[in-house]
Amino acid sequence: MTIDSVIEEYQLKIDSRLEMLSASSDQPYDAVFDAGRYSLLAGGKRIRPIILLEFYKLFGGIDDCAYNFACAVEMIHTYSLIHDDLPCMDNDDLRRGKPSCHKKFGEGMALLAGDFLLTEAFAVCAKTLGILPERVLSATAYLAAAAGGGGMIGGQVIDTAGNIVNEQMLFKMYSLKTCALIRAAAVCGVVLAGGDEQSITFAERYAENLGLAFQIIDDLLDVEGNAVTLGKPVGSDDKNEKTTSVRLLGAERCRALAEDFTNNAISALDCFDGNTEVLKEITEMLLRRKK
Ligand code: GRG
Repeated sequence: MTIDSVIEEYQLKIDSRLEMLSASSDQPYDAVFDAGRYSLLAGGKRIRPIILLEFYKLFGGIDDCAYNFACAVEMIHTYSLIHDDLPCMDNDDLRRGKPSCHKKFGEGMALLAGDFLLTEAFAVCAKTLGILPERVLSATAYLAAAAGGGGMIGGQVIDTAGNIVNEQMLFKMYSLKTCALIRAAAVCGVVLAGGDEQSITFAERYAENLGLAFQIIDDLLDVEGNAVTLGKPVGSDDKNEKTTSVRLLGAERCRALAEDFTNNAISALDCFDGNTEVLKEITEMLLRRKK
């Protein structure tokens, strides 16, 4: 099987599970389900759930049991995109090739759709079946911390404060805003499958490096990419006067750094005994991505 077909198979299965998890039910509050589903099913890359499922498999987990949990991570990711696009944040009109949630449903409903997806994600985690409850609890706690004030939200706070003056501050912000959720995906996969502390540390090392490479490529694409291919506007960072890796370090150094972080991520995978070929190929693929 080629890596493209492995990813496509994952995406199809994740999409159909997300559809099921966000189904509406003919209620007066259905509008918020419609808005949440609109963004959730608009076709993202599904990198975070795929990473979770690959780590889960690496440690001997039975694939299907972790699917809901993996989808919960995608729900949190989608909520962050909806809120990030709002006029009070980046004010972006296009996401995943479609009008942003607030453009389609209005600001109030987009805010609620994000809130709905975030809350529902933890309900989905709590309903994980076929995995020991103490593992589910521990993975849920990790995910909540990664998405919260000391994780993704904290990163967004630093980003919006707009006073990043050096590389160290920039990478601290990226570590929280972007890497935290990717780290949670990898670690939750390990934890749900019953991996030990050392494996968690290696998974964190992998995901931190992957996340930094991922964000730097995202910064480069915002300058050099194509809006149609990306499915979101280019030049958004400039419009919002964001300090990004490209602005601070220049495109050439960014390309070199993204390669270095990718290589570090791949080296971290070599610490595991099992088959990490799919993870390695995904990591390489993300470095070369155009969207
Ligand atoms: C909660 C408002 C709020 C923000 C949290 C994560 C985040 C901070 C904002 C989202 C926008 C952003 C630039 C995040 C950095 C990570 C990143 C590059 C996200 C895009 O993820 P992809 O490329 O998107 O996986 P798809 O659409 O493929 O799922």
